[in-house]
Amino acid sequence: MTDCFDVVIVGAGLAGLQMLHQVRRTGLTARVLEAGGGAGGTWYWNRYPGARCDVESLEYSYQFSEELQQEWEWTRRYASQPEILRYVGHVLDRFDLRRDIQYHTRVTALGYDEPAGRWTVRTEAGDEVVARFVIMATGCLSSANLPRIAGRETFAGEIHHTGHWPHEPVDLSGKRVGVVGTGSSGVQTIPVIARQAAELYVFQRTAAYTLPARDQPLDPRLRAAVKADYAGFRERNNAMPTAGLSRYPTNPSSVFLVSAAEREAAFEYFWGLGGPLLLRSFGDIMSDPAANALVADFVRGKIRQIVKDPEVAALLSPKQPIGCKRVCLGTGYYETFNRPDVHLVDVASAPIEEITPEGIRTAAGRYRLDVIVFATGFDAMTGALLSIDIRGRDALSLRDMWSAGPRSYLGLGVPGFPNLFTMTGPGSPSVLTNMMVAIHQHATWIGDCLTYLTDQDIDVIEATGEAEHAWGLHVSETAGRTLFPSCDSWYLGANIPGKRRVFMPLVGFPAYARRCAEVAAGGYQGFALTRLDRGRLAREHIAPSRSQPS
Ligand code: N01
Repeated sequence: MTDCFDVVIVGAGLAGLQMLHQVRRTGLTARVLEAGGGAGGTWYWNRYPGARCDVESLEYSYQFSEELQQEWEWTRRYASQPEILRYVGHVLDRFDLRRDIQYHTRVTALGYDEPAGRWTVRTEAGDEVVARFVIMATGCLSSANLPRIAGRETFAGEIHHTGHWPHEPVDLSGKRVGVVGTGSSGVQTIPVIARQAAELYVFQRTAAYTLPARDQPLDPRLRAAVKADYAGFRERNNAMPTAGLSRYPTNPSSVFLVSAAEREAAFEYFWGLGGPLLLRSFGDIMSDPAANALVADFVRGKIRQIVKDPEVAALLSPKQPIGCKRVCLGTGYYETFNRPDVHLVDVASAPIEEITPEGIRTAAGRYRLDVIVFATGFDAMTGALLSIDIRGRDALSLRDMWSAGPRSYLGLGVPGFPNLFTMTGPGSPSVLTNMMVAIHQHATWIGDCLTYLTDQDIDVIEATGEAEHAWGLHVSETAGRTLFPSCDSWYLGANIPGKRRVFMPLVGFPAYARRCAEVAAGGYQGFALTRLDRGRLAREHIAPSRSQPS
């Protein structure tokens, strides 16, 4: 028997859970289909040693319930992965979400039945679920990238990817461990693995900028002060370009308006604050290459101070502009390379050629290993969506439509795919903001949209081609005014061989949220709204209640 719901939500990560709560408020029926054996998305899968959120815990949390905000007690500046999973469990119970979530259910295909105005959702087990609306809450960083390296299957030891870490403890004590990759996951796990393993080999292709996280127990006075006005705290954060960290200073002025001594003092001050705040030390760091070079030099100077071996320090020093790849937050990362049992292997000059039964062979030599950890990231933003065969109107394939890069209106809807919403999809600010804020904004917007459609008796909503085209230009124009596209990053899809390079997220959060609100207030401008007369299968197109702004 085929199950039928008003709404199917794909994914029970933090986005899917809030979306379920929001859909329930509309009175529509919903089912969440989740591939994993539990909820939490990123925090369910990324269980590697040292996994911790790099957004402050007071901000990396739901804001839809004042009671939830008040009762939950974060313990540290940055929450660890187990603490976030405990929070997820609390949210599931508190809002009675579990009964609408189906685990161990991987969605493999979606097909739109145009006359009926219904989606058929197919799962790996061969089951089908039918729904009017489908909301893709599949995550931006959920499709693990395991590089194709010859001989991988011959390795005699254990292989793990940070994004698919086993649920059982992995014993690394006394072992020779290799970590491939030095992005955020590698930077977090390397210092912890170094303390457990007998020998650690770090295979680095591109050095990343790692700023000190300065994690610490959360000051109870700070927690109380935030809770005294959580709504105001959220409002101030939601108005920031990164949707967060409003309680810290931002210096909007140019780095070139101060003396060298004042500049150094400012860099030191923001470095001392920890987190990504160094990027806020001057206003032109992300737009002027010369300003960017000054702060990059400052970080390279810090690396030289911390790392005792000058050759290792030089290898750890990034060359690309700072911030064009997401900066990493570390705890004792550079210090780890002063340990005699930690070895940095440069695989930019001598690439990995093969995995053998004994370990890794690069162009420069052989490394005997018991365990290989791939911290090699994700097929970001589109990987999870395109792993599903999504067929819209006239069996149009999303994979085909996005073969030259993702195209979307507001990162929420795609022409040809009626009644399908993408949460934090390409074309929305998503990964350039605090994801919890991006999730909140999309979940409330989609929830309000479903209420509007129900109240107005509208059956179908679909982004128009014109709106999608104009939005695509807007996304690339705004990125072009920044240094973001200036290096190979997963924002561009450059980490996946063969993926078209298109800057996927939108730069500019608060303006985006305002635009989404205007679109809704104007009767969903840029979307075609249709009533299906099921008796005659005729269509009535509904004009937006207000004209589009110029
Ligand atoms: O992945 P990455 P990540 N041979 O893509 C290297 C979020 N996140 O999982 O740069 C050798 O950044 C690759 O090298 P290169 C956060 O948004 C958040 O670390 O392509 N090396 C790079 O060094 C983050 O940005 C948190 O030359 C290979 C590394 O693997 C995003 O997730 C924690 C290789 C991949 O770095 C992704 O981070 C973790 C190969 N064949 C993640 N292939 C927190 O909240 C790839 N690499 C703290």
